[in-house]
Amino acid sequence: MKVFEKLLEIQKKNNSLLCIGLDPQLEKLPEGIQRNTFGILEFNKLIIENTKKFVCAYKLNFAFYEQFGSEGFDLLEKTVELIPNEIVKIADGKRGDIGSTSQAYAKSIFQHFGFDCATLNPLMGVDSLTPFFEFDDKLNFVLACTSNPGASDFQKLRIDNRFFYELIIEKFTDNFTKEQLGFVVGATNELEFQSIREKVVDNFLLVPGIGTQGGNLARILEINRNRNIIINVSRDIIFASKEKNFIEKVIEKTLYYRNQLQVV
Ligand code: OMP
Repeated sequence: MKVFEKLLEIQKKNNSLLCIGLDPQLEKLPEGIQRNTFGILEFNKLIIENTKKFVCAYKLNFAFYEQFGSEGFDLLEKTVELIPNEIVKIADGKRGDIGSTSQAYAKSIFQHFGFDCATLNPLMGVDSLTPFFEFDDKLNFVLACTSNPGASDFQKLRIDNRFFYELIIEKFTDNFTKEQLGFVVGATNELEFQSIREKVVDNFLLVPGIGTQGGNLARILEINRNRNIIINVSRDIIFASKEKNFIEKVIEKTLYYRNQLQVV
């Protein structure tokens, strides 16, 4: 089954458009959890076990794993194994390089780690990302308009009367199908989200920036009008509490978001 279909299926089954970002930080781990990679594995396990019925995906940002070197890679492998097969696994590495290098990145993400989706950086052009799309049952998310202030440095510049992010979207939608291609659009960019959603009607949009970064979820959902979407929340859910009973707060926060993110 294509990941595109798997995603639609799990969104329907769990009645949820919510993706939890498993982005662990040692200093933010709750009481009773060891401050090392063994502790993080226990932390991730508790989060997955207690939220898996309320999400459609988990997104693992590689930075939070790579910082621990070989132990971090081990942690990444073990965390991926804890995620049930029916739930979509997103590798957030924002990859993109010359073809042969991207091919190795794609093999790592899809073959070695067994992810369903990858986040990709389009700066080096279409050919730099083609190796990821050669895994044609997978779904790749190309950065279009990111949630950080620096999105204005390049992505929101105008070239030939169009925004740079619009050029990215056109170029990639010309080359790849909606089943293979989604875009990352930060929730902090309401205007851009609106213009992108009007152009990209059927592709999935992966939307981070809700919670700690202050994006307005109700507004994004209103603009979205029930089109294909995944809403990611990382810190606001996983670090909901530092207390020993933190998992209760994690569940509470997950349900708070999931209640706004039901499939209609
Ligand atoms: P929180 O702000 O804690 O919810 O985390 C957001 C997650 O989404 C982090 O893993 C970011 O690296 C990632 N992200 C953004 O915050 N902004 C973007 O524009 C793109 C991403 C991403 O590609 O996921």
